[in-house]
Amino acid sequence: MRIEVVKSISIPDTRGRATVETTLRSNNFTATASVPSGKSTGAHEAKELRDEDGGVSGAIANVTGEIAEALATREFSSPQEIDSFLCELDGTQDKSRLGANAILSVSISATRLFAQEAGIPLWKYISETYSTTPSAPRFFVNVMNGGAHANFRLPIQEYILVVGEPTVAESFETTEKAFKLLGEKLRAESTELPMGDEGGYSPKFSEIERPFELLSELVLKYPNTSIAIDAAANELRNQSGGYTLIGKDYSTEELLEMYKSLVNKFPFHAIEDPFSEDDVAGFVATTKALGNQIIIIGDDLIVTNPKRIDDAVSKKSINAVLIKPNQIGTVSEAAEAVKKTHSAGWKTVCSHRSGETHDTFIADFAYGMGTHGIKAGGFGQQVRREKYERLQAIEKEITS
Ligand code: 2PG
Ligand code: MG
Repeated sequence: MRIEVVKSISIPDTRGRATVETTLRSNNFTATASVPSGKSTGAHEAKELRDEDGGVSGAIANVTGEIAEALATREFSSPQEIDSFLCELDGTQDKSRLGANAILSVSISATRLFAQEAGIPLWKYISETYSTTPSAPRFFVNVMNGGAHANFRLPIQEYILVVGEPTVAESFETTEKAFKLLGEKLRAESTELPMGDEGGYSPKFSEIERPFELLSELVLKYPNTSIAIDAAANELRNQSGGYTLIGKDYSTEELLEMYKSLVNKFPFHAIEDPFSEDDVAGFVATTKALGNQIIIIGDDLIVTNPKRIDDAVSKKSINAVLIKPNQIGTVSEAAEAVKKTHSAGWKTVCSHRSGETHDTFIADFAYGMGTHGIKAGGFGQQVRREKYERLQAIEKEITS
């Protein structure tokens, strides 16, 4: 297939920050993709290219200039071929020269073009290309937003309701009801209830356990649900090498004790990033203590990087991996990360970023790769709902 860059433009993400949207054309088809952007990022992520003022004109110039020219020199027979071509062209370990945002916008659009050429749905094309068994992911719905996504009104970044009904349609319905009910409960106890960055409620509580009591009430009412958190502990690190939550300092051991008591008291399914990316001992201790009861998910620790997954497997620091295509910068490397995780016998959760766009690629990716879950935010923002809606559309496609 011959690929031509039609255009690349700057569009606003959900926080109003600029991001890249790229459109490619083959002989017969046109495909567009836009890329998200994180706020609580890991130090080892692939680097998005930003102008001094935060814009993305440099990244866009790379797509329409150097990348477009290079793509025009040859034909490609698979998305993997394009991805490795882009990595070579960039020439850095972290995609910092051309920009992971520039590269990913091309990688996703190209995957879409190949799916169109093959005449099959995107999720199916992904599953055939990467030889995986497709399946519907559980919803990891960030119903209460805290941490860096909500000015630390709550200490923990994400209070998640995990919803795993027999069908996507039922998971959607349960999420809708539970999210509404939680809103009613929260309005009954707090005067001010803003929304956080990811479309979840952002109440203010000064007791660590209160949000979990509320989540437990939801779990009691909806039996196919459970609780997860993303502690995003990079953001909780204090100057003395410990962690601070609601003005109280914790050592690694003390924070682990807190997690243990929460998991023993409430119906937990997962904890993501319980410790900061440089506190590997904290991850290892958590997995040892709780890994047979819940999944311990590595996000900032792993940054969707297959090499870092190898390292985690040898250290047994986690037993699940968060998968964010923009942390690594190409679709095929994200797919490799999923496959590596699954062959270690671990679970994957495919994730959006806190700064999102209307692109629903992660829904097709999660379904096609057969990830255990998808984390796409709360139901309070349309951009978040769209990812779950796309999963519903896929399910309909399959059953009709
Ligand atoms: C996370 C993500 C997505 P951000 O930490 O898992 O929820 O947040 O995109 O800000 O890194
Ligand atoms: Mg995270």
